[in-house]
Amino acid sequence: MGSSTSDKVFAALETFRIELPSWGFANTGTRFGKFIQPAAATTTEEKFSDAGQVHLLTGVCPTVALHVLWDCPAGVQSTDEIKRFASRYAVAPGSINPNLFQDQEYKYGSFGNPDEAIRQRAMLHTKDSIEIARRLNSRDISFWFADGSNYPGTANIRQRKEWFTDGLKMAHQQLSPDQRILVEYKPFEPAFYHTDIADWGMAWLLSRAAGPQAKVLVDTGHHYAAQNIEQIVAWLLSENMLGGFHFNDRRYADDDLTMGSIDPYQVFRIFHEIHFFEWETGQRADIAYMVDQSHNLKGKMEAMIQTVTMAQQLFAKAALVDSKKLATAQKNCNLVDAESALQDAFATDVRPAIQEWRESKGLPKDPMEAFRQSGYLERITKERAVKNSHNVSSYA
Ligand code: RM4
Ligand code: MN
Ligand code: MN
Repeated sequence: MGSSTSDKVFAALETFRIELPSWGFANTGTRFGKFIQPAAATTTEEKFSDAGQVHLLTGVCPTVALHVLWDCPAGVQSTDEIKRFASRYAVAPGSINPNLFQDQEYKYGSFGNPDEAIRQRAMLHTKDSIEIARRLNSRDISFWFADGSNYPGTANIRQRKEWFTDGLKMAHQQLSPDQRILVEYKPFEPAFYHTDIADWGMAWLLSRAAGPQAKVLVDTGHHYAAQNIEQIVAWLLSENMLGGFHFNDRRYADDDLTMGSIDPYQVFRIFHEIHFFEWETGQRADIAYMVDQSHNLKGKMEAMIQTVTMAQQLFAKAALVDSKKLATAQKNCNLVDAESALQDAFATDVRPAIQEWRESKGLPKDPMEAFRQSGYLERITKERAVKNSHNVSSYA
């Protein structure tokens, strides 16, 4: 290491870890159809294998997020098997995502369903999910609800808010002291008139009501197009309510495109708010960085490697902002200097320093190239092609 740039990049990468989603390795599509990839993972074991491979090449993805319905079909009984996969493929279970949207019963909602029996069923699945997390030593139980309505007047919005508050409070009571609940928000889709947890304010109020171990999860695709996401991040940080991220990029809606592919400066600005918070407070922001992408057209593993590489670059660039200079410029209302502090960091090419860091860790300098040379893709394509030709189900 030589320059202060590479020192800063090294320091930033030392702590930065990013979690991959199991569902990102399986076949998915759009509501119009699906293009099956012969190499896609067809079982939970294959998802672990693929995630393990990405971790092997990048060294920064030690955990994989699981969706209970897709990855733990036998509920808590699935945990022994998952532990075996984790040790076999050297990647640990990460956040546990209850699935409260796919069963037929959830047509009119889960926690917000007017039918008490269905709300109870959702609670049972929630309790199981927390128990699964406990057995797998997973810290975070990450909730995304599809609940909402399509037409004005069809749902009692205030009543549903109460049901959500009760449900999340009950869930919170089940947590071990080291576990957390993450509450994700989304303004639309699948419901198009109202979503029960539509924005960060709603997620925040519900998390606060649930208890101290509940925090907000920001999925970068879950905002209206012009929303200032980094401001939300800054507010949540200052209230100690930011629990984690689901990273992806978008042009229009919840497009789940590769992180940083459309607007890398957006991700940079989010990371900058985190670095700046840490610099000012001297505290580590306790945040779970996760990817929520499922590629339909790109090769799934290449897309994940590309994502991780981009995440490292943007995180490292944001660490280059001269916080002291920025704080002074802000205080003196030197607008151009303040703005330049961000722009100069963003314009810096951090790739050589990242390559040096990888080499210092015994990792391949170029994970994509290493993946292409490894023969892994050819092997799984051969092994899975037949299975995939019959497997047209979604996600799982
Ligand atoms: C949602 C949301 C959730 C993810 C599901 C599959 O849009 O982003 O986090 O679990 O999709
Ligand atoms: Mn998400
Ligand atoms: Mn989403």
